[in-house]
Amino acid sequence: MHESGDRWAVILCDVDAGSTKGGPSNVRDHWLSVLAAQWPDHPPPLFIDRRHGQIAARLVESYCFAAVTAGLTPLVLGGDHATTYFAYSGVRQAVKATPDLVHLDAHHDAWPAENITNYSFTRHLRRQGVVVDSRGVREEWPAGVSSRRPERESDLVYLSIDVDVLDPQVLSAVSFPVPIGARGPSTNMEWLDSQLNDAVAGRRVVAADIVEWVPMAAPDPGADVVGGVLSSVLRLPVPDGGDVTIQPGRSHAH
Ligand SMILES: [Mn+2]
Repeated sequence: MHESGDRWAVILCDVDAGSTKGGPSNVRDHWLSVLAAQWPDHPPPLFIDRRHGQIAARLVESYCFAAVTAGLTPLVLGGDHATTYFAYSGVRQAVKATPDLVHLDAHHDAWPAENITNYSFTRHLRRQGVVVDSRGVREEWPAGVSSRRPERESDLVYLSIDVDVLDPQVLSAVSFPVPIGARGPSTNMEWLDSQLNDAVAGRRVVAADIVEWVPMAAPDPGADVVGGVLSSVLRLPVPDGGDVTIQPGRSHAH
């Protein structure tokens, strides 16, 4: 049971998860088990799966737009990291503002690519003026992209968690694990918790996602760990006043 449970609209997304491209997968079933274990009274999820093909991304965008407009906070579970681009886009349109993106990931996802992919989506968002605060990155940055943490610009924040940000010794069921180097930091659950709490301090969470879990990529799917990540998000404090959503702009003209 989570006090803030009724603020969320849950979208369960099995669109890629970075591994097998064709055919059904069991990501959805793994996520349903995690939900049942961590959040028994969770709201009914909307399902989007890979068989929706090219419209899957637009469904994510539309649903996030609709959820925010209805006064809810989208919580996107599953999918690869390109999913975040479309979820963010729907949220941004609904709040009529440009929330900062706090991006927890072993990868910067800022590689140059014309298409929006799981390895280029932050580059596309940066180009559109979004403040992308990437934390936990353990790969070299491409030329021309600053690795420096940006200043906050918005009191609205979108949280995106690529579960590969965790130390592979904590969770190995991901497509592209990156070991913790000699320089650290050790990205364990305590680290994740403190990053999330720092990210939300003094501002409103407009949406969150947990992406890139590939349960079949390792002998141990790591459902307990992913459940812990979900629980950390659900535990995040709701700002004073409890109203975490943004009223859509209303015209007073008649
Ligand atoms: Mn990523």
